[in-house]
Amino acid sequence: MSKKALITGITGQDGSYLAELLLSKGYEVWGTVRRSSSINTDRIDHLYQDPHDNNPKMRLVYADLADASSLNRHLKMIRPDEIYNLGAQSHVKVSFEVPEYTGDVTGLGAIRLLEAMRELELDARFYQASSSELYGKVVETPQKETTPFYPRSPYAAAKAYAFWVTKNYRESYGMFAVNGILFNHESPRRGETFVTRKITRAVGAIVRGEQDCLYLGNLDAKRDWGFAGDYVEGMWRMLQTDTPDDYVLSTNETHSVREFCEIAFTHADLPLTWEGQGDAEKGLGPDGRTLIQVDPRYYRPAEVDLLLGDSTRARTELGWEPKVSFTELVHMMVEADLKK
Ligand code: NDP
Ligand code: GDR
Repeated sequence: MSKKALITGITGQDGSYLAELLLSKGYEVWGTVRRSSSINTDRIDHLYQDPHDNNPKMRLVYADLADASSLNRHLKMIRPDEIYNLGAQSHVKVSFEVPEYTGDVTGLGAIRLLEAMRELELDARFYQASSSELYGKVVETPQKETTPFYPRSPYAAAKAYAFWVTKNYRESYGMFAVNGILFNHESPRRGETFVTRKITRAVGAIVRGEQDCLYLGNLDAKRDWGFAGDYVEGMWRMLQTDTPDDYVLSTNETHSVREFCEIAFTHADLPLTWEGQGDAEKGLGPDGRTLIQVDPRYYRPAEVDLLLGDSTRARTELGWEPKVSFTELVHMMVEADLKK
């Protein structure tokens, strides 16, 4: 009998890579999707199997993390061995615009799943997609499992709630429930409004003559950016241990948004020169044309200035390590967006 996994957020960046990984390991994969006015399954279309086929290995069900009854019903029907809770309103800036909804889905969604598991006495392993955003206003650098949290957005506060209930259900009820505290991870499938993809899409559009200028917020923010394909492997490993625990996944390197821009534009033969400062800063192309301009509308009410992880524990105990370097990641994303 193959193992069954349920992924919330299967239509997202990580959900699609995780579904590929689990299918390659012989799992039967179930994913929750939301009703939307236009079809939004493009990241998993290549994995789709017609439900009329004999014994399809991947199946989709309608559910919402804000709707406990849908979660209960599907858990009861599927009875998965592993549950990966990747579903979330995952955009930090947007969480300032829709804070209550973000709290409901990104925070309470986790406890809805944990409660459903408890009520059904489901002996499943549970993965919660926790985030380096928990560290927020940095208390210690680099950040590791023991670093105190200081959330800086409604998103991060919701993730803090989900982190603690996951840990609490492990300690209270002996459930195999773990948090992966993942630093930023990107790919050609990254959502278009996260900064990395916004930059690489703009490079493609500028080269094709479809866009003149890229408007960005804080160029000095620093992140520990890895490749999403490497990170889903770490999620899976966290559910294969003998003893449940929480782990940081990171590359242990940090780079600024500015550096990301420099590598991305240079890879498309558009090396940048910076001019001006603060709100007036611009990135000029080789012919002096303005290719990047700061627009304060993209600043956040509270910023997370610096994230740098220390994933020693995951490397030692799980045997996990990222394979794609920062430069390789930027090049991979630019090349994919140049082709589009
Ligand atoms: P995405 O934004 O790409 O995907 C989010 C997924 O959640 C989508 O499938 C989305 O569905 C789904 N979703 C949104 N709202 C709901 C809801 N109400 N009910 C059920 N599902 C919902 O995120 P990523 O793939 O990048 O990230 C996966 C998870 O990991 C998220 O929880 C994120 O917060 C977390 N995380 C991500 C990191 C990163 O760098 N990528 C780092 C650390 C944590 P739809 O397609 O319909 O919108
Ligand atoms: P983040 O990712 O907030 O780290 O959350 P994002 O790419 O949105 O921002 C990274 C940094 O870039 C700065 N920035 C901009 N960001 C966006 N989106 N758009 C801009 O124009 C822009 N200009 C500068 C931001 O201020 C920020 O400092 C991601 C999400 O995937 C979360 O779900 C996840 O938990 C964390 O990563 C780890």
